[in-house]
Amino acid sequence: MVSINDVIKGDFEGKKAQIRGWIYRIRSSGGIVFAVVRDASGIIQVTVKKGNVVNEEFEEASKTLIESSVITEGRVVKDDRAPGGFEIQATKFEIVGKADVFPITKDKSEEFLLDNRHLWLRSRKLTNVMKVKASVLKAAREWFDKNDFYEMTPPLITTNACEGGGTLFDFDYFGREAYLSQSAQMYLEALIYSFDKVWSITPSFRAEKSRTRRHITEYWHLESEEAWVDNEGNMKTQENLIGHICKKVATEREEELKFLGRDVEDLKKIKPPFKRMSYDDASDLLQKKGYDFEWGDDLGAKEEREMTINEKIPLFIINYPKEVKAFYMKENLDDSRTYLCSDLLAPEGYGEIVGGSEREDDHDKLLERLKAENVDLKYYQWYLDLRKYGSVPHSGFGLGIERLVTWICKLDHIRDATPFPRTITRVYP
Ligand code: NSS
Repeated sequence: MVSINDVIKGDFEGKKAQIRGWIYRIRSSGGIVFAVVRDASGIIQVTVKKGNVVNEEFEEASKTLIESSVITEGRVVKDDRAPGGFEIQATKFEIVGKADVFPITKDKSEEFLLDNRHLWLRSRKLTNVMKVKASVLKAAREWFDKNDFYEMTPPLITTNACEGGGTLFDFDYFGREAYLSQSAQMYLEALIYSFDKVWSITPSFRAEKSRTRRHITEYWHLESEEAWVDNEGNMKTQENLIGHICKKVATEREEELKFLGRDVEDLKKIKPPFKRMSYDDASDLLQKKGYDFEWGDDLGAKEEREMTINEKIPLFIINYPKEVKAFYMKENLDDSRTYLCSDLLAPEGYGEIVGGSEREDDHDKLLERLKAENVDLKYYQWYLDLRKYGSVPHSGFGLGIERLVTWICKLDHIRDATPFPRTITRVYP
């Protein structure tokens, strides 16, 4: 048994090969059935000729519908008309799982495809996206390993709101209120005291009440936290990590990216250093361009798009006003209206993919902020403790994996960057 890709590579020309997979296309003409079979590695044409296989197998093959699973064996011959340049002339064609009429045909609505996501995942588009995503995850892990970060496993059930109460999923935890994690950040902060540099990849949950192209309610969150590192060092970590991911994905997934419309040369250009622009300058620029934008406003999708639509590499916007960012960030001593923080915007208008900052390491300042947030302080005692026992300058960030994949794969909507998207209106299948 070999993979289809091995056959397409030409290793089996003139020899016998056995493959297994699912029927992608099938038609018969006279005494021949032409089936295109796919497996995880690729597609190949199989010709089933009457007389070359046992009669029952030929009869079955002529009646078989797409998406049936099959084991087939035969001689591999070169054929320039076949997809991939080779075909298998079957001497065995065994249907393992007969398929009913496949419900997905051309021109189905987006809603129908989402209702049938479990089947639509077999499409070449989604298969290619998920392969790119797997390579993104592999590259990220590889980078953290090479750079001496420890991987951590923070909890997903918590009593802390890290990113504000507005998007928390709450639930009854044996009679107490608990939340699904919005971010591992606070727990990663606790871990730097013994590991210096940590990272994690976990699901994060956000009860996003609006429908947008870049929000899902459950996403994969890659987060990192480093002791002894300031906001500038934090940005360096981000650009080095993302540079590595882009380089790796460009070499490992060239074909998939091409199918999705992404030229790998674009990704090869994603090298550090990325551009940096202050929020002040971004605010002036947006005003000059006629946007209804005042200093102190947050950048929304529209503004982020404007900032990056003509960019080829990611752009950091740094030092946002305090009122639009979270309580845990460190004050910018050069301009106390702002924090030492950064958002990383993907090029070509895709917008924010990472949020990061230096963290407030002063106990009393952090306490003030928490009081202003109106949270129940008893749940933040442990977090304040971290500033009482050997507080240390530190920084970290969170990268939304699906946001990164949306940009890399040039997707219109973030839901296609995850196999079973969760949105305000969808939890099935
Ligand atoms: O809210 S963030 O901007 N920042 C944090 O959660 C920090 N506590 C992370 C940290 O410093 N450890 O979210 C970080 C990223 C953001 O840039 C997006 O890329 C992604 O998480 N994100 C999302 N992706 C998909 N869907 C939704 N709803 C979403 N919200 C954030």
